[in-house]
Amino acid sequence: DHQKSLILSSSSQFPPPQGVKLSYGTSGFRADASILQSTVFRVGILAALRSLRTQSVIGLMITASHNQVSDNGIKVGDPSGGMLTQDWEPFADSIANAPTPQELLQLVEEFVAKEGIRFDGSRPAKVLLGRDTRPSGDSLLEAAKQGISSIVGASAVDMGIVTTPQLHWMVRAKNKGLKAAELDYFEQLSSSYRCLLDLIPNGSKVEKAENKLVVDGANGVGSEKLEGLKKSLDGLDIEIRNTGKEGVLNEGVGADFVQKEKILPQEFGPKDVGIRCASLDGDADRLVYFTLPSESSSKIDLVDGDKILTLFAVFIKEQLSILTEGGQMVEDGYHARLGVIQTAYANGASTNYLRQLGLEIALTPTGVKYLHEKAAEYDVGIYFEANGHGTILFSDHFLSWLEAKNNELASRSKAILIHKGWSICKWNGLYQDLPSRQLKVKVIDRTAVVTENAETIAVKPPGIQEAINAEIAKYPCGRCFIRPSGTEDVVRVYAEASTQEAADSLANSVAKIAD
Ligand code: NG1
Ligand code: ZN
Repeated sequence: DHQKSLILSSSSQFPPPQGVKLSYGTSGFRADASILQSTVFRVGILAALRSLRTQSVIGLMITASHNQVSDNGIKVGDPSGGMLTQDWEPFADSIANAPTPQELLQLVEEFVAKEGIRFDGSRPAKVLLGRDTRPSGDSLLEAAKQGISSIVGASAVDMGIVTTPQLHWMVRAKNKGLKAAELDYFEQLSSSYRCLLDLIPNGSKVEKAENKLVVDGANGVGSEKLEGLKKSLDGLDIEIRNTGKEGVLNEGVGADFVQKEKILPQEFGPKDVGIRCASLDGDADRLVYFTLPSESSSKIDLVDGDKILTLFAVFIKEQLSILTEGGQMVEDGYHARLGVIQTAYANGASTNYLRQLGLEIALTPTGVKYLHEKAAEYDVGIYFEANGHGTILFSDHFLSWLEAKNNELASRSKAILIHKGWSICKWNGLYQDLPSRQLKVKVIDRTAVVTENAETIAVKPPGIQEAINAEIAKYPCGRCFIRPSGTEDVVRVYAEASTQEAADSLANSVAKIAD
């Protein structure tokens, strides 16, 4: 019929690359942009099917985040605003690697039958498309559109160049029947920020210098969007650098560079001593802060995702205990469960600090999709990767409880939401990071490494964990693990120890074992 011949004819325009096996990975498909046309086309088909299956709007984002500018990638956003459900990843892998249009069609037909997807035209598929500033984005976007329109009735809405968080937000807003334009996004952020400022108790005031924020836009989409947001944001003095007019995306700039190298990005220098600075990544879904402690070196004090998480955790824990203390609040017997979620890359000092605060800590494998899923199990789930990906999730139940409490409290309590008025130094001083080192090892087959226990133990190849343990035993406070990257063809090594030299040397010895 028409649907079949449409898939066959359009997919014949997008032959898959020879001799490469692609997988959906930590955050969608990623590779050199030159080999991605067929993958993106096929993910377009998947997105349209997902839209039919969920009877909702689906998101498709074309980006390779912090990776080099010549790479690109594609990831799918589910109706709730989160990532594609993991049950659909095997289908994504199989269609991406189907060698011929006939085999592709057969996989699609089988999957459609299994998922009970119907093409009755009652609610046609709708997909929102976004991309970052990579030059390959334009033609990949075309391929995605072709994929979407090879499902009968499906439509693609091009949101243009957007950040990853914007696209997720737009998909969620659309599905809730809310306004979903870029201006609405900026308006929500700036009005929430205004609310926060209004709730600062009179006594605590922010020093003038602390009001300034210099942002490294990674030469990507984040800088342009932040310019837009600035227009509706009062109370914060933002200066944006690395806007992409001169430098190259993610090269010597951006959150990944700053977090791994722990030195100033391009365009920052001695004049920035003591100022609060921040770096975004190529699709602006990572955020880390830093300060330059001394003019004489470009070494920075990093305030990474672990510390952002810690600040949120400390604050929310305090607010929750204010809410549940004082008799009346405990009466209803409700105790909000607060959870913090980390990965093995979280600095050990952060985990110790959080544990000592009495917080419940869960560990998941690397990747927002795992952290997000775990965080959703709590009333308040705070998650961050050390590299700056993260957010806070509040359950619907908790929000309605809070609303009821709020009405009750409004008249008689001023103790809720006390702001701290801390400086970035005070914040950074919550705990001292343990020295760490991250390395990547190019290997022939990264899938030879198989891990367990949230990636903290390598169970394959046989004997490798014993060899790693023998190295770790040589270092006081040593911790080290290896895992295959889900976005690059490498095995990653992460090590911590009591000194930087020791962390470097532990990482180097384990890298030799992994090689
Ligand atoms: P991989 O390549 O799987 O390590 C990297 C980051 C993830 C996440 C993804 C997606 C590290 C160690 N890993 O994944 O946290 O950010 O990229 O962007 O930083
Ligand atoms: Zn990113």
